[in-house]
Amino acid sequence: MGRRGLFILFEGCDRSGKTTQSTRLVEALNESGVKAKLVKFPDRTTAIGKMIDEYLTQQTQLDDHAIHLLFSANRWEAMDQIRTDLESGTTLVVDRYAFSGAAFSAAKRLSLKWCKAPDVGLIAPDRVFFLDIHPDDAAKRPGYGEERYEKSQLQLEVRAKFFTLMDKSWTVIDAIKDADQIHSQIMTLVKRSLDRHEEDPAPIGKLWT
Ligand code: T5A
Ligand code: NA
Repeated sequence: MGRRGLFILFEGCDRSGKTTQSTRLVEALNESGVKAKLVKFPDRTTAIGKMIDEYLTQQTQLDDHAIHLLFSANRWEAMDQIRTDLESGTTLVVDRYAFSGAAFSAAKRLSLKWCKAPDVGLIAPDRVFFLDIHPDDAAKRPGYGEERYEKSQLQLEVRAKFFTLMDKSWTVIDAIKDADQIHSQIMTLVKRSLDRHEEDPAPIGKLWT
């Protein structure tokens, strides 16, 4: 069997450029002959995802714990497909994951320990890029302020929570730079990870275990 794919994750505050960069990375990898696929959380297309979308677009209210568990369930329901793709050699570029789950809910004053618990045992990312932008700069980007969490004070707290969740698999990227520059920086780092994985493949890991 060939090498499994890598799990590359983008995290960051709202409007930091995650969707822009993850989309570009998938395109560039495919063009360079690396089979890659984009995965986005929340996945708003499933039954659980639709409930999350209604909450984020402020059509419904939910208890903070309840919405937290829905975000987690939305990841668990994707695990079979993620494992299948990785094992078949597809590199997954993932736009948000359990770190967003923990950072946002903890910023709303739920305990970080409680927030991490439902996501323990998910497939772990191999490499995480944190797109770092000050919320005041993010607020100047198109579309900001439409969804529930897009308020500067909350985003500042979310950013601080992200920093407590980082380990050596994370790289902080200055996300105020232009999109082309960020893309080439990330592409260089991802190529290095792919080469390393080719020489010395790592097994699929489990998150927070
Ligand atoms: N959430 C999520 C939880 O509370 N718990 C969870 O478990 C999860 C998974 C929705 C919300 O859900 C919360 C977090 C969020 O508040 P989402 O669906 O990922 O999450 O949100 P979106 O609205 O899709 O995405 P974001 O607001 O996070 O934006 P992105 O993806 O970071 O930014 P992007 O790429 O769409 O860019 C935003 C704008 O900026 C421009 C783009 O063209 C776009 O107009 N832009 C740049 N401009 C200048 N310079 C650059 N370098 C730029 N890069 C992009
Ligand atoms: Na996005």
